Amino acid sequence: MLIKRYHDNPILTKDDVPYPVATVHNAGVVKHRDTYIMIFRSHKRNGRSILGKAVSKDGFHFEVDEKPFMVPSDEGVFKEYEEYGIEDPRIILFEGEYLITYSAYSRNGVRIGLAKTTDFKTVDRISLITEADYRNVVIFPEKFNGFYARLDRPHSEISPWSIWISYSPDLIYWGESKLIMKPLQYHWDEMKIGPGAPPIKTPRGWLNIYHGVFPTMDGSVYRLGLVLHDLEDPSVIIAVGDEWILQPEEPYEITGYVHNVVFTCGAVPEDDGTVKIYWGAADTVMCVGTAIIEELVDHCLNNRRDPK
Ligand code: BMA
Repeated sequence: MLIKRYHDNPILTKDDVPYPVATVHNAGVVKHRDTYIMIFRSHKRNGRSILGKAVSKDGFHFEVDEKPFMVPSDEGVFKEYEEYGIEDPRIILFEGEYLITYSAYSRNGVRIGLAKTTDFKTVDRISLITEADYRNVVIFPEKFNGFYARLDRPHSEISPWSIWISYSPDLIYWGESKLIMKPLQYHWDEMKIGPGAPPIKTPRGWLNIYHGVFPTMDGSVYRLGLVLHDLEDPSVIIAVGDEWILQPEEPYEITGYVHNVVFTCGAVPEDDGTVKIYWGAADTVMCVGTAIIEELVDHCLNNRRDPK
């Protein structure tokens, strides 16, 4: 097993949240001054999502704040585009600031919001950085030739749910976009793929833990897999692992608000060469598992499939 599930999963459920929510899932996680910060998504009881915050000293036992961390904005352009809720945050540390990307839902579709914080006490929205219909934006924690880079997942009927890369000089204006990876027919990720946790820098490349979706007669199954991107030019894919590394197997992954889902928005690399991978299970609870980063890279390099 490449990913060892924590023995006491799930690590966070709606019962741990001091305000009314129906779910706790799809969380971005970072380590901020020896404290693990988890920004998680919850469905409210009207079906729309908000973001909560939980903190932990060991990455396994989390305590939730009294109040939500971010709720749909009631100001300006954000008010219009967050009307239906905010979802699936990803967090990176960039030059002393934490950047948070999230999906903003409204009657106009889903687009990506970008916010920043330095202390996780206050948070400032910067911009809506895509039009509709985009989800799953992860920003690289380094610049390439002076430009920020992001992986994301626009959708179109001609080329459904594939992974793209775009660049920006200032985090606001993005361009030079290109498609770098597609779902593979009759494969575990044949229906959709999307960036998962923000990429992790390893000596052999940027490790991107992505999600893939397979349609079945019993609904879709969400699993996790691996992609390795070139260190200097992340638009170059060195390898895509052919096999999934995590699939719904435990009861709380198989049954819930949405059955058969493991979905990651965050992974925390540790100094000892391991990584804590966090995933939402069945869109209902949060789980964690550990893996050895070099084993993930080996796995990706040793069993490849074509990126497109
Ligand atoms: C995707 C997103 C995720 C969710 C998944 C399974 O389209 O909505 O947030 O975890 O479906 O329901």
